[in-house]
Amino acid sequence: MNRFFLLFSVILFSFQLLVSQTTTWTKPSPQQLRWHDMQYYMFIHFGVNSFTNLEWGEGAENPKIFNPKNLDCNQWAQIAKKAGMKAIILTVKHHDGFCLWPSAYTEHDVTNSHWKNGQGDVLRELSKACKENGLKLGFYISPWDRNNPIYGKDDQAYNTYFKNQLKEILTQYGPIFEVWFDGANGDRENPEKYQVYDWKGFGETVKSLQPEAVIFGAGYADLRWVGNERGIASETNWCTFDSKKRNPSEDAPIPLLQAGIKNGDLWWPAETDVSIRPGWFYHPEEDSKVKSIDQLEKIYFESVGRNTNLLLNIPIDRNGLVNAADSAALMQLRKRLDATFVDSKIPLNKKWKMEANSITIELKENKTFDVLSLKENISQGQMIDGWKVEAWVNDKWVFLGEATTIGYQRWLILPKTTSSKIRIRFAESIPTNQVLDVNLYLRATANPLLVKN
Ligand code: FUL
Repeated sequence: MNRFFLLFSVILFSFQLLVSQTTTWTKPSPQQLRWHDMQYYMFIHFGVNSFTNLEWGEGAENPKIFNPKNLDCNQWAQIAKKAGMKAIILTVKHHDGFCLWPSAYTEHDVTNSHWKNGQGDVLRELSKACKENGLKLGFYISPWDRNNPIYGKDDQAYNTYFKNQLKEILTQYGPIFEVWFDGANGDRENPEKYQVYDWKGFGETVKSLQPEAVIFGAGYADLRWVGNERGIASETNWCTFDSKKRNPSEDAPIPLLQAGIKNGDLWWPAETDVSIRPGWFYHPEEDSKVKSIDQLEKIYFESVGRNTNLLLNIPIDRNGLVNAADSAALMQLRKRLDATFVDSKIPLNKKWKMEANSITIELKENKTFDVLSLKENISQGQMIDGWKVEAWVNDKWVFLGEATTIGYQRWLILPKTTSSKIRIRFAESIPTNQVLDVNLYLRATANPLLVKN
């Protein structure tokens, strides 16, 4: 290397180090940091649509049709628990306006159903079951309400009605970990029915009554939509965003939602939502269309393994239960994941050598692996935007794969390799404590849908 080049490299390197050390990195709130640890939880779509076979109810449904004779929230919670999920988020009110809890502000709720002669409260039963099974509780609520006659006619009165309903569910059912605001404003084209939502007021209602909760949604929210309902997060996925590009009344452009914005001024991480079936609500004809184990594993890898949490929807059937087909699929997925992600299978016993722009890890002995897992210390911000992994094979470094962001967690599928030394090289220098964890795993089953990325 000539002297000029050496000098130039040293200057460039020092400059990079200076940049990474002097940059102010946007950081998550304590609530968001706790949310990142949730990783995998159940979405439940249930309501009058479960009885009418619709996905979007009209709002004119007779509440009497809601009659899940064998409803058992304990069954839901036990299945979620066995599946390795950490919480359940229930649709307490979908676009049809029917409420799964007795609301003092409407007649369109469980009190006027045949279920338990109008004495039941699904949210109460679920809150109890979650508590008993050590799960957290959240709710989905749609501001679009096709039942309420003032919706879109008197914006202020409807917003007050909606905030009153929020107050009911935020004060009577114990701690809520997440409030999932659907942004739907379904009759947008029809000015008579267009409602201007008070997103700020909705957000403030949540934060004042449940300060530990995180809000999912478009405006004043802590979490963003991943940009599709297929269960796939973007390979480049920043937890940060530009606050000016977050518009409370409509979704940000899809490519931005998918990728996020490097060190934007707002910590706004993505959550992946997808249904285990084609529809969100239960339809008997979809019993045979539950996603396969290979599809579910792909979704898991491409959401939890790409810096998002996975909110997997399991519709409740007309009896008020998780259907056997969905439960079987969830257990198969758990079994497959457990067979791969067993730390003791590959005891790394590793020696780390962390430098500003690379990590070398020496294992105690040769290991065979095909998945690399990296975790970044996001409590200090998300910094890493490019890296390559190599293994020491036959006395030389062999390139195995590369990726862009890491964030809370990133899994990379690698060619099956046997080695006792790996090296990760970063595109830019990073603080030496920015990588929290490196792990190698060997997948127990070859899934044709999971390809090297
Ligand atoms: C969408 C709704 O329109 C769907 O019915 C479903 O609830 C999904 C999770 O959100 O906006």
